[in-house]
Amino acid sequence: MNSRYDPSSLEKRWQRLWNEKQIDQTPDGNTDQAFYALSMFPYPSGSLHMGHVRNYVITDVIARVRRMQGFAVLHPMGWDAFGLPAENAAIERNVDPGDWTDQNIAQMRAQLDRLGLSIDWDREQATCHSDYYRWTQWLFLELLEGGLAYRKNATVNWDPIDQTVLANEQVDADGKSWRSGALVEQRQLNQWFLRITDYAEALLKDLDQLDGWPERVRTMQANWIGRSEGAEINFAVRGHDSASITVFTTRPDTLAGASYVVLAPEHPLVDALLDPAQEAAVRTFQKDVARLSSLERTSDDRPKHGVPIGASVTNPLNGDELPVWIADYVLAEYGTGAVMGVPAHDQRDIAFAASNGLPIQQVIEADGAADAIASGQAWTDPGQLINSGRFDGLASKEAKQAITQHGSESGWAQAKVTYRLRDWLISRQRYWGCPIPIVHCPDCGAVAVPRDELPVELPRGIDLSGKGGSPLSQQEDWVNVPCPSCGKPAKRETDTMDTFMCSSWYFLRFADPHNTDHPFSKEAINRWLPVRQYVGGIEHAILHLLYSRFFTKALKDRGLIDVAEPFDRLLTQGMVQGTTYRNPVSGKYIAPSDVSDPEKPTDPSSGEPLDVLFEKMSKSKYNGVDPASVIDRYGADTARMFILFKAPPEKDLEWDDADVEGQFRFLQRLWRLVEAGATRIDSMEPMQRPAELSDADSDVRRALHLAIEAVSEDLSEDIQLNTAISELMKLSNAISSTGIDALSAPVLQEALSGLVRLLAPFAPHLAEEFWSRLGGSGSVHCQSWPALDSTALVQDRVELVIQVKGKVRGKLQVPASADKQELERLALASDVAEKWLEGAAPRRVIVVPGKLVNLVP
Ligand code: ANZ
Ligand code: ZN
Repeated sequence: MNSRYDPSSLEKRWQRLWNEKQIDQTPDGNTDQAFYALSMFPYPSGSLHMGHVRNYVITDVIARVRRMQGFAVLHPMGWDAFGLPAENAAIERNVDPGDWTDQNIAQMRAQLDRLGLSIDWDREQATCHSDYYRWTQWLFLELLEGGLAYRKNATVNWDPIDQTVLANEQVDADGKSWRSGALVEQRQLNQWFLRITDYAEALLKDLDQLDGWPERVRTMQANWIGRSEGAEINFAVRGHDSASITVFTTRPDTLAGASYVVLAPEHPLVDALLDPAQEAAVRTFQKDVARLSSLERTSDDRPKHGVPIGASVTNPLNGDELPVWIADYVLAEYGTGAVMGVPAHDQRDIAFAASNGLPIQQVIEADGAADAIASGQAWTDPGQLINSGRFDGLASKEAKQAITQHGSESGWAQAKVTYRLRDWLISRQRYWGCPIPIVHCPDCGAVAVPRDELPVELPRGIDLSGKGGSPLSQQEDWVNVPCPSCGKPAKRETDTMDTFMCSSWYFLRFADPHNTDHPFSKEAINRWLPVRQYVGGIEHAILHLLYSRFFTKALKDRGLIDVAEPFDRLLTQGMVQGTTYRNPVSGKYIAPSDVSDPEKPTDPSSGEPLDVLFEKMSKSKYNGVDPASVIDRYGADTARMFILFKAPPEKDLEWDDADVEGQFRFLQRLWRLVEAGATRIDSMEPMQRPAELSDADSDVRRALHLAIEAVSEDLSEDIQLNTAISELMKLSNAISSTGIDALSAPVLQEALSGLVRLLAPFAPHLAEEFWSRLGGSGSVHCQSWPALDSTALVQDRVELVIQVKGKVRGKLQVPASADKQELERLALASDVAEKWLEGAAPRRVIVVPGKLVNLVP
């Protein structure tokens, strides 16, 4: 009765049944065995790519294993559905962004469904639906009440392509927009910010607790937060009673070496201290600097520019008179927006001093320091103080303390910790986002929309074509509303929120998705949070993950939740890479279909040989593999197995059709194995094992329990899915090579039942089919995880290699307990000894217990 493995019909059939039985529903009722498995939710672009597939399959395996291990599992999914692509598509195609997004969601949902993911779709959320964003607005008001949201006029990053401002986290290291890639410009605008800097210390300190996170991500966050310890020092301005410039420095030990003081060109004191003779030069310079990004301003390899403003200050340590300058390399947004220039010990300062003829005074002595400084290199390492009066001779570290101490006693210094982290700019001048629930009243200022009037709905069906300027500001009937506080005519805030606001709390909503009175209840959060395993891309190492941690801490301080960290363990999965053909001369990517000979690929237009590379799958590189085509051809189970087997989850994965085929063949082998087994087994009810097991029985039991032990270990905290699958392969080989007919029915049944349950998280459809064919009742996904019987692991016989003069001449099965003497006796009595020694006693016998006996004649 041979049947064929036809994944397509089989998978559809089981998916339908699972749906009907709702087996993926989150269990309710109280349990302390809660396990929250979460994938980073996708932007609904409309098509599922392999990166998504990998992400969701990894999380799905974890969710399925934990269910079988007896946990109550929450495994939800949703859509990060606001954002520019929808708005841009809407402008291009003249469709409504909401309709476009909903269509995309439906399309992606259908593609996801084909993967056999055990997601509880009852909890689905889309951030662009008002029953979700109403709560995003509610939480904004919560932060506003807590003093954590505020509006200020500031120099902000402006993306000229997307026509909106960006948060600092959204500008990459080259000063370009994370989304559009445009070079970011600086603008002065009145914008909404969240006070994430209030949490700088907590966000940094609590990284220590996150030992289930990749070290790399923790380091990136720590660097982004950028804690600096130092001091603020006041320099009295000459000729201005009571005016002083406060600088932040990490090197108070170098104070005596200061030869000038620099204000950021935007510093408010510039206007107050400006000498009219310098006015023209200063204004021109300010305009020039406004065009530069902070990256350009601070990069080490750019010449530093500046102009004196015609004022001077007194060095509080030694009374020196120092000129005041403004310079591009001093940023308004960091520290106090003012620095003391110590050319001998700071590289930027020495460059600045050299080009502006300012004095260079060494105050830190160390081997080689003087030579370095003389050659134009600042000496930035610690050393011993010189030229510093009573502090001479102190080591840098002690001197930092001593000078700060002396300064605070004299009233001109104060120890200070500064962070690189800036407040999070959340205003966006675009339409497709969550409206900020504020009304601007000429009398009352910025007034919060009362919570019972939420949501502030985004008007639909409006004209988006007029690029430039926020589309919402052109909606007269939406914008003009009475002030919630005094009732006079007022105007709605027309900025929308950064979409990272929407994704900073979605994991909380999943715990209580249908709550109509609150964003979530504390009980639901206490039950499910923190997320026990979070899976997603490394590109969110700072952005989403830092914002979510901030939200969690802020909401905890507001008394809304009790958890301080949202994600217990984080797995950042590697990229899926495809075979890429690139012309090394022109840099152009060539589609595989245009490459005639894949062994020796050439550019069809020029004949030039092509480089063959593995790069992240993308449309522009023609190296994408469509998940649907793989599922059509091999089924979802093969696709899942391949993705999980090909590389460890956190490593990049190189797509390889031959390896996909290999996984398909493995599943076919399992099919034949189970089919043969099913002729002897018709129930999964445990059977009584015979008292005496045959060698075949004990070998297979041993293989089974070794697999249970190894797979369970691989699926414990540190997840190793690829090695888990190789264990499954070993087990199936062990059963096949022993032969089903050699096994007693109870052992055969135990082995197949174990194998199928171990397989279930990886290839859920096929495992379900097997379970049913073997007479199992219920779904395999509702069975318990196979239990380890460690007595089965005890090996009673081992294989002993017999060598003669170091050459392998035969093998012998011996009791595992045999000692050296016993092994020697068995070896000498063997056929091998008889044949090769011909009755003579060997000169020497070397015994390696458990491995070999070497007979030396
Ligand atoms: C004097 C000094 C002497 C400095 C010396 C360094 C070495 P981190 O570690 O990044 O915190 N600084 C302070 N505020 C600045 C601003 N708004 N724009 C540009 N630079 C600024 O670096 C702190 C150091 O960066 C401070 O210590 C200050 O220069 C500079 F031998 O003060 B230092
Ligand atoms: Zn008012």
